[in-house]
This record gives sequence, structure tokens and C-alpha cells, in this order.
Amino acid sequence: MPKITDINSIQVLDSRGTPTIRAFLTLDNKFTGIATVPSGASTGKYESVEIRDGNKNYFNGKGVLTNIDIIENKLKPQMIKSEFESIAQFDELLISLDNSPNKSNFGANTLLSLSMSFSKALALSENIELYEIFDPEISAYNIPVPMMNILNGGKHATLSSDIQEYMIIPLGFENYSEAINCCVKIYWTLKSFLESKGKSTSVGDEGGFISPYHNNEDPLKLIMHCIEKAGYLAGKEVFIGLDVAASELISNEKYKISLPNSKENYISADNLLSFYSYLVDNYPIISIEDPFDQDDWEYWTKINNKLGSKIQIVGDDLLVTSVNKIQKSIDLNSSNTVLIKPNQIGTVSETLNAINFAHNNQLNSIISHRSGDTEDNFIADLAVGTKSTQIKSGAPSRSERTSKYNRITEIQMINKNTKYLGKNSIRL
Ligand code: 2PG
Ligand code: MG
Repeated sequence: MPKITDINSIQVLDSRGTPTIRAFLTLDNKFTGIATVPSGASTGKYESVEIRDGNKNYFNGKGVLTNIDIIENKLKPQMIKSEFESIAQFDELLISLDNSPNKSNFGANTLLSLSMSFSKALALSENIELYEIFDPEISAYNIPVPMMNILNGGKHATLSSDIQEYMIIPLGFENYSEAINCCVKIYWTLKSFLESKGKSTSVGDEGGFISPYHNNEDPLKLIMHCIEKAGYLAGKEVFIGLDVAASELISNEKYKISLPNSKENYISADNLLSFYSYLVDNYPIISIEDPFDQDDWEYWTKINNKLGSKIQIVGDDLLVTSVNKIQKSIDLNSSNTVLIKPNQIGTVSETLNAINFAHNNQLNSIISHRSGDTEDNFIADLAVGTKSTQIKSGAPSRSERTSKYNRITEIQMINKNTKYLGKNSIRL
């Protein structure tokens, strides 16, 4: 069993210029795992807690020197020279040292940096690829379908749509490289369209363009136009997904969302549900994430009953990568797909527990980046290595987004027996 001989960490920047933690964990066989944690903007209320310095004179309070100090003085002394035979055993120690229900003592960002770097070090020392470390029972791996966010809105872009993400999903292809080619061609077509109309081609946090429309249906018309113009068949080769991130839109039980031909800015949950039904009837939408607020379980169940046999109803802020929340969603029949973000829960093994729990209950999982992300491509391996069916990593642009898609291409080169999931990725 490998022993930990050294742990170091530094403050680096994420894609928004916000400080984050990079950890280096070395085993006695000299292998070092290096990992950098991402950070969200539309964070769910029930996520594990990210801690930061809070010193307003230094990176507006967003520094992570406190976390580095915790690693150096509180965690490292407990870990150095210890042996761990699995990620689960390592994480158990992290969780017990933090000793809070939501990682608020040491911070989910602090713990995750160590959990990820330990996972990487372990894979290196076992001389296997990272994706092979997560589940030793898997022998044949799949290539997940990318969900590419090509129009950014909500908290990820100013002066844009209320809906946070308009994604294209290339289901109708035989292989991953054709699927990527399709997404890039549509993305470039969208750029040319915006240029031709004299509109801005500025991008939001996840590399997608800023929607030029105030209402939330016109972006769909634009995407349909670009799919066709790029030479693809909408509803056959390419489908559309939305992340509404509705927890960011609720106020006094109404949702701030502009509809076409309506002067009202705030609408009821009933009207929002009708809007979704209309969209699903009129566009090749196959997935809606966070359609209602994280506490609005009643309407989650309503939408899942109404549309859940036709499309994915994806729980992000609702489920926060938590087994307990997923269990509640199963009991209430509130969603049919689970979004997975390791930093929502704070350790790799708890992330794996959430994925396995979802899969054992016939729910698909989508592995997701955060809007503040880095060059670390850990989640690409996580998606392949857990047989998750889809991966959401933003637009085909900007390296913190493409590093995940590119790592999947690399995995295909390393492992010739992988198969692109295409239409089989959607379980409905
Ligand atoms: C989401 C994520 C990633 P954030 O809502 O799904 O796209 O955004 O990281 O800001 O929570
Ligand atoms: Mg989301």
C-alpha cells in the first residue's frame, strides 16, 4: 500500500481569474497527483461549502490562502506517512477531520483538491489511466455524449437570456469525432450569423456566445437555423438541451423569465410549466436541467410526470450530487437524470457514491464542469470511468472547456475498445 510522503498546495487562477487551489500529493513510490478545483457561479443552496479568505483587500475576499494553510497545518500532518488502500479510505479521513455535515470547517474546495490529487497519484502508482481507477469492475468503457453550451445566459453572461444554457447534443452520430465536428460547425455557423447581423460575438463564462435576444425562445430559433445552415438534421443528428438554472430566477414564488409576446417579466410556476411543454412540442429538446427552484419539489414532480417520459429532467441544484437528495427525488418522482459535480459534495468517493446510487436506481448521470473551471480535465476521466452517459463542459472553445472534450479524444486513442454512446446515452 502506498504511503503519502508529501503534500503541497498553491493558489492559482480559474477561468474567471478567481483564485482556486492546486494540490500536489506525493506517494512513497514518488508518483505525484496534481489537481485543481473548479468553482460555480449559480451554486445550489445545498451544496457543500466552499471556503475562502474573506479578506476584501486581497482578490476581493476570494483568496484561498486559508485553505492552503489548512492543508499545510491541519490536514498534511494527519496524512503524512499514512497508508491508504483506496480513495474511499483516504476520503473517510478527510471527512472525519473536517467533521461537519457540509464540509464547512475545512471547505469542500480544500478537501476536493486532496481527494482528486490522491486519486491521480493512486492511478499513476498502479500504472493505470485515471479513468480506470474509479470502478475496477468495469472492463468495457463507453464514450459519453458531449452537451455543448453554445449560448450563455443567466449568471454566466450579462445582457443575455434568463435561461443560463442552450446546449447542442450530438446524439445521431456513430463516433465521437463526428459528433465534435458537428458541434464545432454549428458553433462557427452561429458566430458567422452573429457577425453578419452586426451582433456581438462576445462569449460568456462557458465559452458560448451571449444571446442577442431578450426573450428565451428566440435563441432556440437561432440554434435551429444554425443547425440547418451547418448541414445537420435537428431532431435526428443534433438535439437541444437547456439548463434554466431556475433557482437563480425565483422571487416571491414567481420566476423571472421573459417569454415571447409577453410584457410580464415574472411568471407563475404553472405558466413556466406550460412554456416548457410548448418548447418541447416545438423544438427537438431532449433535456431540461433545473427547470424549477431547488425547493420547488412540487413542480419538479409535475414536470417529471408531464415530460419525463419524453425528455431528461435533470437535477443539478435540486440534487447537489447527494445520495440523500437523489433518494428524495426517487421517492417523489421529481427527476429522471442526475447532474454530477464533484465540488458540490467535496470528495471523489462521495461523488462515486452518488453516481452509483443513481445508476442502481435506473437514473442516468451527466458529469459536469463548473462555470469557473480550469485546465484540469479530471471530469473527462470521471465520465468515462463511471459509465456516465453524457458530459457537460461548455462550448467547443476556450481551453478550460475543450480540455475535457480533448481528454476524451485521448482516451479513445489509448483504449481502442471504447464506443461512442450516441442515442444510447438517453434512457427514456
Ligand atoms: C450549472 C453550472 C455549470 P455553475 O449550473 O450547471 O454549467 O454552472 O458552475 O455556475 O453552477
Ligand atoms: Mg446547472
